[in-house]
Parts: sequence; structure tokens; C-alpha cells
Amino acid sequence: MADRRKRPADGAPVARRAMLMMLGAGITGVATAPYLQRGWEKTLGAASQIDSTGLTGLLPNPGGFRYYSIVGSVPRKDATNYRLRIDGLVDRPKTYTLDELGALPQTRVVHDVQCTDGWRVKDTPFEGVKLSDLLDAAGVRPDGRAIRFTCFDGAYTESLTLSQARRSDVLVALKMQDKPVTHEHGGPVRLYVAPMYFYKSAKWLSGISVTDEVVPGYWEERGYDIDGWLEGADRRGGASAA
Ligand SMILES: Nc1nc2c(c(=O)[nH]1)N[C@H]1C(S)=C(S)[C@@H](COP(=O)(O)O)O[C@H]1N2
Ligand SMILES: [Mo]
Repeated sequence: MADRRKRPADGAPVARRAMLMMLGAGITGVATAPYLQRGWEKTLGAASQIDSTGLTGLLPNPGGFRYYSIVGSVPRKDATNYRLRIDGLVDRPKTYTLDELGALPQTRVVHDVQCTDGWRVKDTPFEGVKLSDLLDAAGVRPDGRAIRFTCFDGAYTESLTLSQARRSDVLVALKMQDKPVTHEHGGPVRLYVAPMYFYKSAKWLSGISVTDEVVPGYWEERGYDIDGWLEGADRRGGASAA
């Protein structure tokens, strides 16, 4: 699997210098101030403005997660302006608001999260609408074989085959760790594909389009496996959801 860290960083001199400053600030902050998650997320948000290449992975990562975004800034969306569009090879294209998604039956899945960069967060709960429910409501046409996901960061894309998308452990997630998904983690709505590496779990989800074949996603065009199965994943069915 390709290693992002071996790739040359765009605008590296500025980004590196800024990152070293961020590292210094972060370490000082941890040493001298009581730990505050909100403050930390603000710091990560600021870091992302100058780091679109994953160098924030060098920062300490409270809770085990690291912040990733391939773009510098992402618009904030909430219940007033968030929309999720389902279209492509379906009989009933539909646009959902956040409230509409919240009113549908919710499923909770607890699984280890794992990034190809090596970090892992054990037993992380995600909760939301089963992607298969949204696909059933839209009515996938016989020639529909795959899904293309798009994001309101305007750049990231992902893909699944239709059978992967229909698993019961693939969620359009509104909650992560039993709280609304934060902006930094891709809120208000992100994809969660429990049996696969975390790059499959597109943040800031805005579009679900049924296609006739798999269209490789952002990292997949840059060398990642299209099938992002975690080691030991049951590739046939959905793991149990509660
Ligand atoms: N829109 C978008 N989604 C994304 C990414 C991204 O850069 N942009 N990075 C992916 C990768 S590689 C990982 S590991 C996870 C990181 O999620 P986190 O920032 O909540 O830890 O999001 C995935 N989804
Ligand atoms: Mo990742």
C-alpha cells in the first residue's frame, strides 16, 4: 500500500516550518495547560490550513485519532445548511436534510478504527443510518453496481461496490464516540465503513451516487487499494450491529 509520508509535500518549506511551530506550541500547551479537547481541535483546525498533506500526523493525538484533510479549509455545515444527495442509477433520487437523516432508524456499530499510517483506535462507536436503508429508499436500478461518494470539502472522493455498500456495518454516520460527529472528524455527517481502513470513511459526506462500475477515489487514484479491507475482516457479510 502506498505510503503518504513518502510523497513530496506540496509547498513543503512553508508547511514544515509552520508545522514545527505547531509542534512546539502543542508540546508547550500539553506541558503547561490543562488538556482541553476543544482547544486542541482548534489547534488542529489551524494546522490544517497550512498542512494538507497529513503532516498533522506528527502531532500528539489525544484520543488516538489524527486529523486528516486533503484541503486546507472546509466549510462548516450544520442542521440549517447540510444536505446529502442520493442520485445516479436510482429510481428515486433524493436530497436529505440532517433532521431527516436523524429521524430514520439509527444503527450503532463498535469496531476498531485503523489508518494505513499505522495508528489504531480500539472499540470506537459510530451511529447513523445504514447506507443500505438509503439505497433501498432510492431504489437502485439493475445496472447499478457501485457507489461513488463525494464530500463538501470539494475534493475527496471514495468508492464501494454495491455489495460492500449493502453491509450492515456501513453507516452514514451522525455520531462518533456517542456524540454528534464534530467538524474536524467530518461532521455533521461522515461515512463509516467498519471493516475497511479509515480512508474509506469519507468525511464531510455530501453525495452518494450509484454508478455502473467502481470509480477509484482520491487516495485510490494515488496508489491505495480500492478494496480497503482490514486484516481479519469478514469479507462476506456485515459484522453484527447493535
Ligand atoms: N473528506 C475527507 N475524508 C477523509 C479524509 C480526507 O482527507 N478528506 N482522510 C481519510 C483518512 S486517510 C483517514 S485516516 C480518516 C481520518 O479521519 P479523522 O480525521 O476523523 O481521524 O478520514 C478519511 N476520510
Ligand atoms: Mo488514513
